[in-house]
Amino acid sequence: MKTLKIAIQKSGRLNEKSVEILKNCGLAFENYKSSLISTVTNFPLEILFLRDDDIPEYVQDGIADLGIVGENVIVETKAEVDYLQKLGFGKCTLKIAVQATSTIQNLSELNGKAIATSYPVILEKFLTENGVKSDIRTISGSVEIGPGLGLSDAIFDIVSTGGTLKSNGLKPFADVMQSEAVLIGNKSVAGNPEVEELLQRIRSVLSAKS
Ligand code: PRT
Ligand code: ZN
Repeated sequence: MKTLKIAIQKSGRLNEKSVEILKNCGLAFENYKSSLISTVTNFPLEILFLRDDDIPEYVQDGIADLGIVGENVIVETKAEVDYLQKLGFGKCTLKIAVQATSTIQNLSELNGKAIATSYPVILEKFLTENGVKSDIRTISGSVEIGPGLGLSDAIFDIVSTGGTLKSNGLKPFADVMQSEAVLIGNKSVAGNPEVEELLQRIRSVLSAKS
């Protein structure tokens, strides 16, 4: 029997819930903070702990058979993977936000404006669909400070409570995408009996919760 590999986030917002759902499936494994790989002792499965950004590609390329990651990261990386199951945690919305004092009303007013983001692929697609051509500035973090410093006219980022926008003098302008953590699979694992078994266990954990 081939040992499957599942990639989950090493540390960050999805780590704890990813570990929890696997434990609730009855999987026994050590969760050492220092190790990058952990062997499940009662199921043919190894757990790889990775940066979330790397997970879709690892699953697409078959380095991992399965993965748990935010939908936003899957779409942004354009990875070709199967969406097996939404997991109900890590929920957020990707939004365009502008300065709280802005009087902007229509998307077309973003034409020619600079928008700072860490998610250029998702933003570009949305703007193109809406016939808007902005200057997308890709930066790796702290996009919220852009408008206040005059670096950008707007931002496109993940929002959950809205607290970060507010404390940076910004307000949401347009919702672009909803996201939550999902279980993804390599295209070749469909129908694999161990994957089906794991999927069934995950689904019963989820339905016991709801
Ligand atoms: O180290 P690694 O690369 O693995 O992690 P990371 O720092 O890239 O990601 P991490 O752990 O911050 O987020 C992982 C995933 O959690 C994201 O890809 C989303 O799918 C999901 N998620 C859910 C969030 C949030 N909620 C969230 N609030 N990701 C980020 N945020 C940030 C957001 O970027 C902004 O800075 O929280 C801030 C906004 O939060 P509020 O509550 O103030 O609105
Ligand atoms: Zn990341």
